Amino acid sequence: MRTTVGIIGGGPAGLLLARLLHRTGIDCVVLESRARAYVEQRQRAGMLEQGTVDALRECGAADRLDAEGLIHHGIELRFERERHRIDFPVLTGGRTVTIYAQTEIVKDLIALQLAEGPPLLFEAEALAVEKPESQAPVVRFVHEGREQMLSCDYVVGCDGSHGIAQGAFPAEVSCVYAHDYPYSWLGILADVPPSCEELIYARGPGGFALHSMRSPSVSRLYLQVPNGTDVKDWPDDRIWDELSARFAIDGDWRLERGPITSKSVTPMRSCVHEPMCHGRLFLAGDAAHIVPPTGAKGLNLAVSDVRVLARCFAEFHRTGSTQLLDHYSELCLERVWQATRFSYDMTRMLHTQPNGDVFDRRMQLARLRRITASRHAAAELAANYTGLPLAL
Ligand code: RFL
Ligand code: PHB
Repeated sequence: MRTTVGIIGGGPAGLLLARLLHRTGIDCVVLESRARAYVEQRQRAGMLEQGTVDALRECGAADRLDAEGLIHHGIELRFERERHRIDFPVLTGGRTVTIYAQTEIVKDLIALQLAEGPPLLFEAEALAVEKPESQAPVVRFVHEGREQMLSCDYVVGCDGSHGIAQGAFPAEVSCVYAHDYPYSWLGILADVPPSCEELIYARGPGGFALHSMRSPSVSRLYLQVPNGTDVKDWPDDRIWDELSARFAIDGDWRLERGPITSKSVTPMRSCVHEPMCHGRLFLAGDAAHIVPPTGAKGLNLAVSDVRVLARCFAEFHRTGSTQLLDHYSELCLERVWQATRFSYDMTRMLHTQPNGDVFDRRMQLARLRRITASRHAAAELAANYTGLPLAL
């Protein structure tokens, strides 16, 4: 097999990149190691920046998003049993965010790609990227029980944080900057209407809690738990009791309960891989960087990487110049580090530090109070949350 751009991974980054390239007339092939049903069910993100929504609209993948997505004009910060609203349009000059599940974006992009191309192979696992420094890199992969080769002009690793593309970077050219957090998130989906209209980020007595949603009848909630937590130790009643305690305020508010349909524990990590390209191999999305979910940046960063990369490829296709492609890594990394910083700050400000002392807690409170007391500080949070501009 041969193609211009070989894309490893059919998550949001790989699928959107394929769509953008296809619309520019650049041929590509997507290799996805998992089955379609698995990729379409994997529960993950839900909060989309304005730029992410715009990108999906521009490539004709937003019909269902426009019909079913929930537009949010702010979030609530809850601490010390009080609620404080951050109003995005007022603080950012009109920006909003949209709640629409990553699973639904993936379903929409897969349906479009299977109907209109380019080729998308499920259960096609990439084993290695060979000769990334050459003019003709190759992806070695297994499909239908046979090992095969995909010859490419360029390869893009959109294969997530456990992918193989990173492994093709020689150790001497790649730096990995990482930070592990001493807590995880227990996430649930529940068949109950959300108890709030906007997302609530709470710093409660036993730690952090987040109230999000998927639709007017499905709630998505998260609880800070210790690393190594087993979901079996968290029967439904214990989860609801703990969530209720962490969201509690002085005043009239109640967390509605309902049947829990999914439970999972996710550890939290920040990691940036520099540079994001080597020879003719590029990394995009979680393959290049991961952030803790507190700032809701992971999916949005994956989308902004592939928007930049698609523009670099479009420029090359139109003019034959590799000038933009040569600067892909620098074009992305400034924004990546800003999102990494924002996610780190949000995480540290809202989670209870195990073995943290009173001084840590007072610092957290001082940060939260500054945001709720100063329009300038709130505007800084709102600008980062709704998404910083793209470099291109
Ligand atoms: P993905 O989604 O991991 O997709 C990578 C794909 O590559 C495939 N793959 C391979 N294919 C072929 N050969 C191989 N050798 C392969 N190895 C792997 C995998 O099967 C997979 O299909 O990466 P991508 O596309 O970069 O997308 C990134 C996002 O998925 C991720 O950043 C977000 O989900 C993070 N995230 C959130 N991001 C947001 O912007 N807003 C949120 O509200 C938000 N909430 C979250 C989140 C992540 C969470 N978890 C579970 C980590 C909430 C949670 C709980
Ligand atoms: C989600 O809806 O899954 C979600 C929303 C906001 C976050 C993280 C996750 O910060």
